[in-house]
Amino acid sequence: MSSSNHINFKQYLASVKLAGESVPAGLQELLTAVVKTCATLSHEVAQGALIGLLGSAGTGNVQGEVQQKLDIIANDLLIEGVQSCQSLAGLASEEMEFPLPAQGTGDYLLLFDPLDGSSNIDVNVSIGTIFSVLNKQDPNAPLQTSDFLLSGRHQVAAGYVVYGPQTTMALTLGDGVVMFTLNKVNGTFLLIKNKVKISHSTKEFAINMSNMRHWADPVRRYVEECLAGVSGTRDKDFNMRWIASMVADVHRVLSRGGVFMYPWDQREPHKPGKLRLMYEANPMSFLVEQAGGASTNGTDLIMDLQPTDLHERVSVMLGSKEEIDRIQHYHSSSAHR
Ligand code: P6P
Repeated sequence: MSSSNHINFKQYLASVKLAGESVPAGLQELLTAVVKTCATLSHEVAQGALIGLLGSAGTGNVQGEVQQKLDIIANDLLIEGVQSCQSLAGLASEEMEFPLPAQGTGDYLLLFDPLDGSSNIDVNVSIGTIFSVLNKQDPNAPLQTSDFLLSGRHQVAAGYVVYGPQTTMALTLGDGVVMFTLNKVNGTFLLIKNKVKISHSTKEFAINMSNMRHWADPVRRYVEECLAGVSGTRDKDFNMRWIASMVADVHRVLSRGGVFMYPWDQREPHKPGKLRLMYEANPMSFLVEQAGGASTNGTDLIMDLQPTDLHERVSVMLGSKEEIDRIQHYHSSSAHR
């Protein structure tokens, strides 16, 4: 199928109906600005060493992580790309301790991880941008951090752009999941997949096995049963993947099913997990649920969690529904965490 047979992102936004209504113009404006910025970022990421963009920036972020040069460039590009949106009230980023008021008079709030998986940049492994859109509950009040502390159920849109062999975007507006691929010749995203669905069953799981001795019992039980395959209690053998780039691992789950896990472990027992709720787990969970999968922290569905901090972390296990149901059952029937 030639690219001329695919509608582009602008045409998609103009055509799609949500409960019979068009996508609000302000949301179209904001998403168009995000997507345009990601097309630019795709080009920057692809240049890498050629324009001196690899390596550390020599600074740390609010998470206490070393920032890569491209982390900062991605964050700056996204701020620059959306700040003129009239529909935007404010934005929050993994790279910034506090939210940034926007110049707009609208009531959308944009949260993003500008370049997730950036430790993979220098070894040429896929990385990505994750974004989530909320509605400011009190449009007339000055922006404050508490405006962002809404559960994932309040998201009006969420998506990611994975910068890999193709630059591909997954998006949900609350009525299913669609995917687009960037035509790098003219910089437009073209629709490649409607109604993305995650198979309820799978033979593939993704987790960082080097942390096995630190896991809670239910997680260890689930993974050991996967490893035992047909010689154990499961009726099938499993395959394992770990890209160490959430966007790439979740894209695989959305594309062919599977389970992605970054659970709590006892290395830093005071932290509920490594991944962040507001701009990693919630947007990914919205996509996964909209595609027929499930996403849990072990006991609750991720999108039901009430955040108390903009940068709070969470245990994440998401993907094929039968497997997530099993993982939740193991947590509910375990005496230990
Ligand atoms: P580990 C990337 O740094 C990230 O935040 C996620 O994208 C990824 O899933 C995870 O961390 C990888 O963590 O401990 O396996 O390096």
